[in-house]
Amino acid sequence: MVDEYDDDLDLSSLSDDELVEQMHDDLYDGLRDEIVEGTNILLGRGWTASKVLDDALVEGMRIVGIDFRDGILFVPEVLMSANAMKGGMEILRPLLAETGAEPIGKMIIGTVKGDIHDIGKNLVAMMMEGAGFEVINLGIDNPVENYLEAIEQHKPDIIGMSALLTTTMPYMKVVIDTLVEKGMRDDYIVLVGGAPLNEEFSAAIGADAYCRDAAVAVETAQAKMAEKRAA
Ligand code: B1M
Repeated sequence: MVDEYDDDLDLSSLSDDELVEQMHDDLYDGLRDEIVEGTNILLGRGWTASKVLDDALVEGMRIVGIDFRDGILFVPEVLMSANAMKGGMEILRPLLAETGAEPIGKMIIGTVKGDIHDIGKNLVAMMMEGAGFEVINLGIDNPVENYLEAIEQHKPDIIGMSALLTTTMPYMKVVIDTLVEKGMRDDYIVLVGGAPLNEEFSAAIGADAYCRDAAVAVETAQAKMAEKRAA
């Protein structure tokens, strides 16, 4: 009976609040098509891409995270949620990246070795593009060699690293220590982020800044670029 109702549910007939709540449920249930449809409906109603991202998608994923932590959801289910989230993000990406301006700096960003979480890192990449940065996204599970290769090839201003696990966050120090050993550390702005990190950790490993979320990553990158230019 409930399934029948769900199949028949016309998302466009819902009010904004009801639709956002429904999208949280659909994200929880890993329903990619519904997330794509809901995202398009909200945009069609005049919502900005960043409001859809924050209120419907990121908030939905936060709820998924709580039940994953509490053992109510398991990896296959969370993978489906992540896939649904990506469906919405693909629609928002070009909107967030819309900017006619010249790139204000170049960033490479990747999730570190051993870690396959990429939603937050991709969000940061999208927001940075939206703020006018050129972004080279290295993907997940990056050993130090990948960062070095990308530095050589792309000559970025900023190196961004993401880690979502307490077991992978120490790898950020491996990357930074390698830059120090090669005498390259001071040539780049190193920004780090991911749920288990904090400012203390960032300072301890020798990064330039910890970014709590994608918006802070953009602000920090802008500020550090301005400092770099002034110097
Ligand atoms: Co994983 N996982 N996971 N997981 N997963 C967490 C991180 C966890 C906290 C869940 C929990 O137990 N509560 C926990 C880590 C515990 C710990 O280390 N203390 C955990 C675990 C244990 C695991 C596995 C080990 C589970 C297992 O296999 N038993 C496994 C590890 C796999 C691996 O990496 N080797 C695993 C697997 C997975 C999935 C594959 C199922 C899936 C990832 C799918 C994907 O990314 N494509 C997954 C997910 C989705 C999560 C949760 C639920 C959600 C993460 C997410 O996407 N959040 C997560 C719980 C949680 O975080 N609450 C969890 C939404 C995203 C927008 O936020 O990533 O924090 P976030 O990014 C933010 C900021 O952190 C910041 O800006 C972003 C945007 O605002 N930021 C940066 C992030 N990176 C940045 C880089 C920057 C700047 C800012 O650079 C400059």
